[in-house]
Amino acid sequence: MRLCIVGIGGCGGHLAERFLKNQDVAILNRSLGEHVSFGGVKGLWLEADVQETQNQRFFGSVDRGYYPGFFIPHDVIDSESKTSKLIVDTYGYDVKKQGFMRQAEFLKAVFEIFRTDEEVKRAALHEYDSENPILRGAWDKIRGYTTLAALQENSGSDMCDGILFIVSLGGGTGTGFVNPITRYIREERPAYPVFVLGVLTEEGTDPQQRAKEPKRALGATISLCDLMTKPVGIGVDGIILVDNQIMVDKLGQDYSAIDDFIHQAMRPFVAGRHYPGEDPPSLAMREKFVEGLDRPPILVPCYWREKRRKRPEEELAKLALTEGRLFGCDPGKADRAYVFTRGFVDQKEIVSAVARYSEIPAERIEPWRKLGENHANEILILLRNPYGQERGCEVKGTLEHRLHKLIRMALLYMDDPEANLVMEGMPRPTKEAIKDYFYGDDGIRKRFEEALLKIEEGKRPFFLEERNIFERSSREFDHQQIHQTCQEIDEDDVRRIVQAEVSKALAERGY
Ligand SMILES: Nc1nc2c(ncn2[C@@H]2O[C@H](COP(=O)(O)OP(=O)(O)OP(=O)(O)O)[C@@H](O)[C@H]2O)c(=O)[nH]1
Ligand SMILES: [Mg+2]
Repeated sequence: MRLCIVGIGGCGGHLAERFLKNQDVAILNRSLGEHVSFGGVKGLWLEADVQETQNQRFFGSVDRGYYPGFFIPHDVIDSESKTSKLIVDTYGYDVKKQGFMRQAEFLKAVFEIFRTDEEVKRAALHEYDSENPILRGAWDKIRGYTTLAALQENSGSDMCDGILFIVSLGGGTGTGFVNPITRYIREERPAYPVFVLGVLTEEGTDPQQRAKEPKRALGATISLCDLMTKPVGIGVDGIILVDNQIMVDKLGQDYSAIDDFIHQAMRPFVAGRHYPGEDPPSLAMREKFVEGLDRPPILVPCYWREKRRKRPEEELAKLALTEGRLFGCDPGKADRAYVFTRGFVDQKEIVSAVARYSEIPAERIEPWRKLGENHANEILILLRNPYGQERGCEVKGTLEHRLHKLIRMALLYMDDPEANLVMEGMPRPTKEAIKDYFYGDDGIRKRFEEALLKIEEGKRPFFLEERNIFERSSREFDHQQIHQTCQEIDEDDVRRIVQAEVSKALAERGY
């Protein structure tokens, strides 16, 4: 397994930097030899805000040939282009706007327009040789690091056989981009492994105070719902969740230390140097993750590292599952566990230790061992869907508790008039569609309430279906309009209109 790491947005970029860092000797940030990253991963950073790319020194512009590089997807669109103008004029969305108003539904709406509006698609195809040039541009850059490029260009076996997207759940860019881009890739490559590492925004204020917690909660809930509800083959193959709140409690409000720790915890997953016969390709990993499921699983990482010693299995498993959870959960509720170790670890012993401390049957635990460092042993356990307890949401430290609270906060935000979700000044069809998306009979407000009930009842999954903004509501909207028009016109009106049209046609023909 060799992953292509794609960080999106601020948090995604900071974390991607950890993964892509050169382990070779480097002077002034430039490698003297080949760029060698841990686990041989490759990748890039997708960002929307030019300013952010100028505030850092690690990534250079992909377009100028730098590695590791950043790429600004919407730069492919010219603000004077017909495509851009059509979208502004018809829908009121400016795809060139930076920061995307820090709203998850902004990018959701924009990419739905590219999927559904025939005129926009035609204009884009004419101007950019692609119906969806923003996602096309991003995917073209990513594909270059994957085995899919190797197929075309014959460029060797060190290419990546899967992608790990890294985003925060709570901003605008990463939160809004992750669903459209993964879906876009999937449409072209239904079986290519695609995983997501999502860092859920912390409670209260974040140190950068980009947006208040309720707004971040709404963005995170929308994005998570859209990730969790796409059927396997259309959506991603696993959502690895990390809770920034747990990280802040452990390490303080220090993103740099948190990012170092998250990267360290994920190293057993991305590391190379496998034990013989224990090196599955990403495709095998993907199949394990989604086996028996029709929707992508949540994977909760549990990590522990300790000084090398004899018979480490017991302590590694116990501490990872208790103190080492990166997201709250009840390990006993997980239906599978995928165990990655680094160091000298016995396979049978580690499986039985994880089974003992998690209460997951041994036959549902899959171990993969890798060689480690001289002085330490490490373990990363990915617990699949470790939730589903009736009233589990009332127990602090469970996944249900955290997500129930998140969704409740999202709902409160939706009801706050100051949230201004249906923005004044937008064209009427957009306002109607957004209003319907949030507050309609089948809108997300209702669906989130239903999800809360399901969580309370211990059901899983709790989000059942993705709700689109334009793809469905435009149809409903047309239907409603026709219905309304029919109701407003009475029979006499119709007779008058027809008579007038007939007289006009007769007059034109000289009668
Ligand atoms: N662990 C960690 N979390 C971060 C970091 N930067 C931001 N966050 C969290 O992610 C949330 C969203 O911030 P960003 O990732 O910068 O947002 P974005 O994806 O760039 O989206 P925009 O709102 O468009 O800038 C913040 O509220 C924090 O909770 C980081 O470096 N590390
Ligand atoms: Mg940002």
